[in-house]
Amino acid sequence: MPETLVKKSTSKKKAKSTKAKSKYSKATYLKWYEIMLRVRKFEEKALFAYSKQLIRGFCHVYIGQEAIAAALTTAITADDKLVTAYRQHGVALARGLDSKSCMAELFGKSTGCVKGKGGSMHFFSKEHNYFGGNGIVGAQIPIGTGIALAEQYRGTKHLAVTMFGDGAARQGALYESFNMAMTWKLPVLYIVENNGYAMGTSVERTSNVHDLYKIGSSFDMPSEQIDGMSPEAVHEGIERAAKHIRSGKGPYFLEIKTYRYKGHSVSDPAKYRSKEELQSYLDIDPIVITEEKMLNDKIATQKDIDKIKANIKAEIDEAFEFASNSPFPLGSELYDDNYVQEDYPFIMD
Ligand SMILES: Cc1ncc(C[n+]2csc(CCOP(=O)(O)OP(=O)(O)O)c2C)c(N)n1
Ligand SMILES: [Mg+2]
Repeated sequence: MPETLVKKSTSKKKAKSTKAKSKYSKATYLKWYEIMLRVRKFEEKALFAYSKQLIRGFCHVYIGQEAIAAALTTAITADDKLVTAYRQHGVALARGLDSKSCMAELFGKSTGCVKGKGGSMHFFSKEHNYFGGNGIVGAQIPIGTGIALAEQYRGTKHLAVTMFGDGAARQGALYESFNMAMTWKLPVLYIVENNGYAMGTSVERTSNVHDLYKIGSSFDMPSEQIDGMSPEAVHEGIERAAKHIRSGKGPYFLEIKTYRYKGHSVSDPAKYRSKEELQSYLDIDPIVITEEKMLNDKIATQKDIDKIKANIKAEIDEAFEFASNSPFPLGSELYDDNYVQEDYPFIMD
């Protein structure tokens, strides 16, 4: 395991070891495995489609970070709200958006989750409490804080999970949001997915503080660093944070250390990092490790695993066919669904 993945915390509660005999059920492991495989296979197909020019524009894949998406499905509830950055396909799938509507959205088709007008960075689903995909680095941090304020105002117990990358941690909006959220004890879980790089720029080159969870200390916000290559560790971290927030004590900050195996976007050859560094993360790939663990610890059988693999392959092939065969949106629909207010006055021809 790379040294960078060591757990650290400013929280008084101690992180429990994940090395002990598993306390998770077969169903939980199979669920994590299925989500991680869905995300990986979905994005491998998307990269293939991109190479065939079936997908245009930007495409930032999540490959390597799947353990975070998987653990989100078990550590928060469907009623919790979630907003994230543009590297979002995996998180959206984990929230329950279906692979057909996500693939169609990548293809810019009218059957996509936002009718083909959002593309890779702008999935959205009210039904899934999924507030998207944001292309402006860090823009979702105040948005998530505002969602938390709405939840507090309504008196719910729901969290506003607000995810962003290490690059976004440099934005002034983060500091304003953290301050406001702590002052008003808003029910927000901030998660920085620290994959080590913002485009080609490493955390070490942009910050004197390399352990990003320490940013929370300035606000007395409980903060922890979590191993993002392990669904168990991510689940436990989010669960701890969620318990704290739901008890009314206000925000929590998790730095989840992870890695993206591919470049920043499809056009990035990733020459700013060494092969050895990439290999050190491939060696702890969460899909491979989870599969091995399930077999070694007799949590699941090879038959269970093969079944999931076959189902996911069929699902992703179907999503690809669905996206390929769907129509593009009509030009006449350009101004539909853009604003909630029907007579929004600033639309011009
Ligand atoms: C406000 C703003 N500045 C710059 C950009 C250009 N940009 C797009 S992605 C990116 C890097 C962000 O990295 P990080 O937050 O670590 O997310 P990751 O890509 O690693 O998931 C930058 C600088 C942008 N989209 N928005
Ligand atoms: Mg990053």
